[in-house]
Amino acid sequence: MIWARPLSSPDSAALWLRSSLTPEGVGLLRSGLEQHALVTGLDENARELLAELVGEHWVGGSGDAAIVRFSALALENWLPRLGRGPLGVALRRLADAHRPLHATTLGERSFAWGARTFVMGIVNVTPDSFSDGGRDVQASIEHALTLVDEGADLLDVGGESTRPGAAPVSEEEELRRVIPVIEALRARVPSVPISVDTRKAGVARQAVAAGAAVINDVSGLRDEAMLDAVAETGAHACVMHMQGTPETMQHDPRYDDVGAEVLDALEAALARAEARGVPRSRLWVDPGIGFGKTVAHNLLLLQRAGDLRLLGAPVLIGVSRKRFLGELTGVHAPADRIVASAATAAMLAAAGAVDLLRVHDVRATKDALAVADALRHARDGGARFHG
Ligand code: HH2
Repeated sequence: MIWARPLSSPDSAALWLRSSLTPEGVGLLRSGLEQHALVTGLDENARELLAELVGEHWVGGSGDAAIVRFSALALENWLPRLGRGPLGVALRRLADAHRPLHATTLGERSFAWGARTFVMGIVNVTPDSFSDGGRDVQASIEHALTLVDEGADLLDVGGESTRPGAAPVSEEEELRRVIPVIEALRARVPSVPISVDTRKAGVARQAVAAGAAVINDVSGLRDEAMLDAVAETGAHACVMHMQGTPETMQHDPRYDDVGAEVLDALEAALARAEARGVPRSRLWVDPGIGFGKTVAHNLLLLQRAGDLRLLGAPVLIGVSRKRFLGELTGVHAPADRIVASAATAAMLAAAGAVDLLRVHDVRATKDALAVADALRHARDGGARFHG
């Protein structure tokens, strides 16, 4: 697949927004602002086509990759000449990456993507989750209510640990764990949307029947039965990237270009779901931090998280208490990784790279996001720049 990934963010244009120019003036400046893009996956034909198309905007390249300069204005000129081939699709995605996404409505709640970063509180009904295992059904319900009090925007209920090497759980056992929790939360906090964290289509279907609005599938809709469950229940789905399976994923994960390979896999999963009749507006994407990735892979994916905008879907990321944070900080106990987790959440939010964060520690994350979201939307406060 060809991907054209921006090498600098158009948000560097935020400075212009502080100026006293009219909105039209700002628009003009933005459309002419030049950035660089890394284009990969080019075969010989596509490479020639690109070189001819961009002319003096060609910076260099080798093998299947090239770097080109572009502006919004230049893209608008190039696109009509490309049609619907893979290069046209890649450049169209680049042009659209910063278009605001349509809001998502889940029950009584509306998620206006871009307005702020939303928080998904983790409710693990498992004996063996890596950081917070050990809660039974009743304790999980109480915990979920605490997360709601702390400001969780939605709750992710899971009954099977996916930590590396975790033992698989039968469908009956997973249902016995998650369904009573979902039913109780539906009754006690009906306005808070619920997502079910499962790889099993049968669990997903029963969870939706019990009131879940989102299916969070860490195996990325690989299973045909799960695709049917998403299509037929009308639920939203989060499609996560994972290399391998939880049993084996941390045995020497390898990529040539982790960013492009995660984009390829997520796009393929979105396309499979769309082919089953699930519109992209019902799908979220997640790079799957820690799922078949080394520390270096995780860091690169977080640094380049903005590239996921090319997929045209809300971006969910889970870094909370994860092992790579322990490796970077030297903090061994997952429950002591709250500061590192909240700081990472804040960096992603301030960069505008994430729409939802999946977290164990809602209060700490909300504090960090209050600052990060404000920073992201900051405008000059001086009298000269009102409005
Ligand atoms: N991480 C975990 C589980 N589910 N779902 C999404 N979409 N993204 C993630 O990053 C993600 C996820 C692992 O965290 P946790 O639930 O705390 O652990 P365990 O799998 O051991 O229950």
